[in-house]
Amino acid sequence: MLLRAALLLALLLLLLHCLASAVGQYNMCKSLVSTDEGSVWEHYACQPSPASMKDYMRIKVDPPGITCGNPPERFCTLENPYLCSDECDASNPDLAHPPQLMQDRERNGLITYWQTVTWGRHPEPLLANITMSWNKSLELTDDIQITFEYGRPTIMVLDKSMDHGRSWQPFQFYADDCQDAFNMQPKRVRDLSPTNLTRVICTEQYSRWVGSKNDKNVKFEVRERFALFAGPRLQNMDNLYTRMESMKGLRDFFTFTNLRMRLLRPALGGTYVQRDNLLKYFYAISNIEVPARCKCNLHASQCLLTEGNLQCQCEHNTTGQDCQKCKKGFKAKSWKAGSYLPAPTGTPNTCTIITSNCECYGHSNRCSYIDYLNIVTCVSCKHNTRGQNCQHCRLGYFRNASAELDDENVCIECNCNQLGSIHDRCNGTGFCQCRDGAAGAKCDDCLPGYYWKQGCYPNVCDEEMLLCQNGGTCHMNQKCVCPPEFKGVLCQQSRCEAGKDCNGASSPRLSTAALLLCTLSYLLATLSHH
Ligand SMILES: *[C@@H]1O[C@H](CO)[C@@H](O)[C@H](O)[C@H]1NC(C)=O
Ligand SMILES: *[C@@H]1O[C@H](CO)[C@@H](O)[C@H](O)[C@H]1NC(C)=O
Ligand SMILES: *[C@@H]1O[C@H](CO)[C@@H](O)[C@H](O)[C@H]1NC(C)=O
Ligand SMILES: *[C@@H]1O[C@H](CO)[C@@H](O)[C@H](O)[C@H]1NC(C)=O
Ligand SMILES: *[C@@H]1O[C@H](CO)[C@@H](O)[C@H](O)[C@H]1NC(C)=O
Ligand SMILES: *[C@@H]1O[C@H](CO)[C@@H](O)[C@H](O)[C@H]1NC(C)=O
Ligand SMILES: [Ca+2]
Repeated sequence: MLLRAALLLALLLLLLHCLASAVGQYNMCKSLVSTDEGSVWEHYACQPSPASMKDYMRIKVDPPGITCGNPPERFCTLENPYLCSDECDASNPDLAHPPQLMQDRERNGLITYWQTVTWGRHPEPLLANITMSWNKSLELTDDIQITFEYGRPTIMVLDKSMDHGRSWQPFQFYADDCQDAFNMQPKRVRDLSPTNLTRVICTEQYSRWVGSKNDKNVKFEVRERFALFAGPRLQNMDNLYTRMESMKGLRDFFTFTNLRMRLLRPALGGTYVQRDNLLKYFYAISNIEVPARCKCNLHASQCLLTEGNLQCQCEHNTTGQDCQKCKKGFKAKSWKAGSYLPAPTGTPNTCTIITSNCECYGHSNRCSYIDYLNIVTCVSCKHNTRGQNCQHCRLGYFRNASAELDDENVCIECNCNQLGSIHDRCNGTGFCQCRDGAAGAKCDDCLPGYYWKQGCYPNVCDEEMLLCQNGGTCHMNQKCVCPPEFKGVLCQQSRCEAGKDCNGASSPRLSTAALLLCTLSYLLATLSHH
């Protein structure tokens, strides 16, 4: 009885633990939750589980002819250097060592491996490249581990590409002497701190000779890097995920589409190359472990092989190989990756469509789909509204701050004074754009120094700066009314010029005419007298 209870309790605890870790690992995109209004879907940030990506990789080895066995050749091992009776023969399945043996599933404890030709062309270097492609963005979740039979290389580089092999960058350097091989200080991942864990280092940890059976593995340490944030047993993954969101370059550091190993010098089994026995120098790789998950931008919990390529099974109305865009018709907002924050379920950043049910706030009851913009939009918005959802005011109207969006009075006419304003549009609080000299919300006033007469014009005269002179009076700021003997805008000019008779209102031009007329009549009179 007691035992049963204990068992039940243990089961319950296990279940709770599983639930907690399930949520913590973001492996659920949605769940049906019951609310007062019935069951509704809740959406969460989600990501696929880690997988052994060696099953999906395409391997290419370079240069051509680097794989042993064509023609067949003999080799020996560093531990048994004088027994060169082993044979590699590409045409014999039992003696062949093709590249696919680096990713096969070994059965019955039988180790299978890819093997290169031996270093017969020494002192030319023995070089080999192994390129691994997935045609899919992946994120490392644990250590990459490469298993070498017959000794690990004394110099090699691990490269990665994030753009399907268009550009490459080194991921880690490996050498038995980093200074000598790469002119780099030897480092270990344990030398790294949270601030520099994305540093590319050269390590001597996997290149020294320890006997070919003692340690066959070369690693790219992912766990140890994670542990800098998540603790030694990765018990605090939330902290790691928080850093993934906030620390620039951290997520990208673990992201790749391709990996490449550049093998630059094989195991030597000692300090020098023994020229009289080059048949013991070669590379042999039995396994390449790449634990990773599909990068789905936190929009998928599944990643499946479809037509030979890994493909995120996108949720949140996203699509694309990495769920890197919104589905057609769901682009109400621009696409965003999901976020690990806030823990524990994150933010899905779902792609949505505003107008799924033709939402026009009551200003229209008709929508149409515009294909080239990929939007659904309201047609013929009434009440002086406009916009995809009739959510804006037409030009010449502004938003009534005290009215709801679905109010018939939501838009108020700007009512800009036609003479005082530049156009009939106003800003969000009803202010029109005024011509020079005009003022007021509707531009129906004039600034000081201006007078209104079908628009605002600069004052001609006033009581301060532009005083009418010589006894003139200012009429409505528009003109000086001058006494008869003065003229000019401010009556500043006398009508008489020096030495002339200025009585009367006649102008000099008139008096000349009068003079002419007078002379003419005088002449006529004299003529008629004769
Ligand atoms: C390996 O790849 C590097 C970078 O593309 C290239 O420079 C080098 O020649 C390749 N080596 C071999 C042996 O193909
Ligand atoms: C890579 O994946 C994309 C998307 O799944 C596919 O269209 C393309 O054909 C693939 N390329 C190769 C070489 O398989
Ligand atoms: C990383 O930073 C730590 C301390 O901040 C320093 O001791 C270490 O040398 C740095 N590592 C590298 C590879 O720069
Ligand atoms: C997709 O969009 C529709 C309409 O906006 C929404 O009802 C649905 O919940 C979305 N689906 C997901 C998985 O987020
Ligand atoms: C603004 O909306 C309120 C509420 O509907 C309405 O009472 C008011 O008359 C509106 N203002 C104008 C200027 O139309
Ligand atoms: C409209 O213009 C006025 C005057 O320039 C300004 O005070 C007000 O803040 C503006 N309102 C908006 C919503 O831009
Ligand atoms: Ca194998």
